[in-house]
Amino acid sequence: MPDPKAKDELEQYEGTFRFRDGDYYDRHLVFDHVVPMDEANQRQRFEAVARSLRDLLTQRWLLTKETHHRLNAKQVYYLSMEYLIGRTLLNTVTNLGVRDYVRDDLRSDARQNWAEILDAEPDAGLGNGGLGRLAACFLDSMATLEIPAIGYGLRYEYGVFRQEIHVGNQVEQPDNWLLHPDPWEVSRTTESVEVSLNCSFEFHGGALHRIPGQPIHLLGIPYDRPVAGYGGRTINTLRLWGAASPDFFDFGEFSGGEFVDAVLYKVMAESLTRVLYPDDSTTRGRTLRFLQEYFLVACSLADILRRFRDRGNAWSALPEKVAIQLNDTHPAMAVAELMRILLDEARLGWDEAWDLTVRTLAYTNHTLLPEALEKWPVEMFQTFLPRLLEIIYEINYRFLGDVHARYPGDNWLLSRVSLIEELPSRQVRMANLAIVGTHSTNGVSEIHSRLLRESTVVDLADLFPSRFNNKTNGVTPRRWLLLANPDLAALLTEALGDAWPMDLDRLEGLAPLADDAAFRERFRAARLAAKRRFVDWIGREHGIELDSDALIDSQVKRIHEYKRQLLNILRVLAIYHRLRTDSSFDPEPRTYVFAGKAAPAYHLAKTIIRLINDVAAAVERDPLTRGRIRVVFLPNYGVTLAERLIPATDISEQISTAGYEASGTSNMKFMMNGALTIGTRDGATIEMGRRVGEENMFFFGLTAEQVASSRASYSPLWHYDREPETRAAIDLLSSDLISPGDPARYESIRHVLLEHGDYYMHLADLGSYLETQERLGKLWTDDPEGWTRKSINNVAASGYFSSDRTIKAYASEIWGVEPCPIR
Ligand code: 26V
Repeated sequence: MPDPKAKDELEQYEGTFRFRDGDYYDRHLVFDHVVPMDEANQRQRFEAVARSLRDLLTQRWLLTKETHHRLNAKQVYYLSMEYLIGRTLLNTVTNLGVRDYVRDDLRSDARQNWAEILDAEPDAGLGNGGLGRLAACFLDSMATLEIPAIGYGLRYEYGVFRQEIHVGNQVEQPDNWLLHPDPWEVSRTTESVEVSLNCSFEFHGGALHRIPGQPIHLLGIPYDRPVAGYGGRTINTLRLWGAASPDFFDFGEFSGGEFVDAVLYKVMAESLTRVLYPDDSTTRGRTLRFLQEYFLVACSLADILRRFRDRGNAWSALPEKVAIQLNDTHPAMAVAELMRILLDEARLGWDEAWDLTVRTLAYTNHTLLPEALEKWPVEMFQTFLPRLLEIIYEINYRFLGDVHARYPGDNWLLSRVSLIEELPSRQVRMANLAIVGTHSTNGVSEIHSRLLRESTVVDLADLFPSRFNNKTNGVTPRRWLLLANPDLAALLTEALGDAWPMDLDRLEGLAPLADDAAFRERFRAARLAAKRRFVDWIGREHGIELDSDALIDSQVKRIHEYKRQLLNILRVLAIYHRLRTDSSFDPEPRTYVFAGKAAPAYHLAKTIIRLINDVAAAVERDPLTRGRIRVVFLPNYGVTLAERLIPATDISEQISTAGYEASGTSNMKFMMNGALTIGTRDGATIEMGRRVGEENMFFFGLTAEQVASSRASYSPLWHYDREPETRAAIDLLSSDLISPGDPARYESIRHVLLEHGDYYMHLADLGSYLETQERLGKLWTDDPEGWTRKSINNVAASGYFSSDRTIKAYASEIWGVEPCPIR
């Protein structure tokens, strides 16, 4: 199984690669934990394997850094508040090409169990959803392509909450992922950075009081994690900042024996990076989030510029040596902070500082939803970062001056593009700051980039047309295919050779094999193996018995109205109704899988979760439906669950209201693994259809243009009154079948759909959704060979959606960086 290339790579690690023999594994196991070999538990074994692997890549990690430094190579810095990394062990063994060797080597430790060792690693869930996972895929691609890059983020002690389901309801539990020492991270206290805020605090009467104007100093401590590229040549770094208060912290300031207050104060400083904000659409002016964003920016820029100067560069060379990508507006304070450093510390003049800032920074937008566009109260800047506010005002003054000179008299334009919103309260518009203060603004799919330009920020796009561009998202085929789907991966390697994980366009070679009956048979067998693995796992883990021959239909993503989990469950209700009322109706056996977290304060999203669980229970209870369809809500969706479910899925649900899903990335993961897509013409799903041919997809529903133009005249009641299936589905919500003894349980949903205008237009699309689902079900039942053909065609056309392609485009069109091979 190990391919020749992986062998080469292994040799490169050889000499050091002896896990046993007391060199690495045994030593770590016994000495790190001070435990007799045969008494160590699987967690301790996991830590020993991970530390051994880290030892193994340490020399190349050092060599990577040394090479970048020595060659003074242009370097990419990716600034993101989120990284949804998942587990690192299997990914690292996969990328180093030593998967089978490690497993074999460990077999000589009689008590180890590879699957259990893998399961002992918690997910690093330092993100909410697509934006955070994209950042992790990009790190993998940058390392694989040998691009000098550092990811910067925050070391949250609590990642995204763990979701439990109690009687159908989401319950959030803290995710204490650092409970055990993390074997991957290296803390580098000697490279700590100081961050100053212009506001101090004092305790009296047991409460905390702000003292504006009295500076407070915090410490950012870097924690580095290795990012091993495929092939193991470049090992880049993900540097996460943890907050601390400085050692020289002045306990004396707390006079009169307020020792305990002083310690409380210290604890407060250290709380800054305690927890990830679990809401991906609004922060409602939360001070802690504001400070987290500044902390990331301040620590990272200080670090970047120190490295830049250590290499002997003149300030004027900044854009030639440094490219900083802002992952959404969350780190957009970097515009003002970089100006502050160049003006106040480097002592450059305004024009030069501004030119360097704009040419160094670039910005990616990830959403058009107005509630997710960040705005921070001017007052918050005034309190904590008055110098940054001064700089933002000056940027705005000069910018508006330019606009006025170009369009004299258009005051309405000035108020629209201003960095400051005046009414209803004074706020800094972070997207405007990001667009004005960087040389590139990109969206994440073609349609999203177009809508961004044509509607969301149309005035700014007119002012800076050359700054706007598109970079359609991608995902790493290493984690999402090679690691997650070993059976399909082995078949691909056999059919196409072993280069596809680094050159995903090679999957095109599968297209002719779609017509080869023997290949289709083997393809089906590989997919069935993945389904069986999932079905076994769900049986063991959740005690749910599923049929691996049934069609698996999955919608997995954050729960949001615009993503329309409601449309999906209304469809299930319509089918449930038909099964109960039409004895001749005999649909294919299907398992409807849902998974995803709702923001803790997003009540309607949590009600949708409850509804899905109630429908699941009703179907199981009812003798008319039991065993004919299954509905499953899997708790705690995250990277590891996605790795299990995606390879087993036959139908991928991508059913957002057209115009609202910026790109989507699970759509790409499903496609690579051979699922067929049912979806609206939204985000990158449109581009998937163009690549594979629409005859290999199942599109339905209104287009973004139709959504926009029919909104004014749209009436959900029209559909409710005229479409019997729509009415039946909605009426079930308050029935004893779904909400026994509690007919008002789903009143909020009924209200949103029928009385409040159904903003996301579920009912407009339900009819065509049902029809398209029926057509798809017929294909599954009547023409399995035709289904497999489409499935193979989807895999064959998925090469474009490798994040390697995306990163190459960022590198050449935005960053101007080249690969830097490590010898
Ligand atoms: C927004 C906010 C708002 C303030 C509170 C904290 C917070 C955290 C995250 C976000 C980001 C929401 C935007 C987002 O995740 N967009 C998704 O980005 C994916 C990668 O580009 C894309 O595939 C999805 O379509 C898009 O929804």
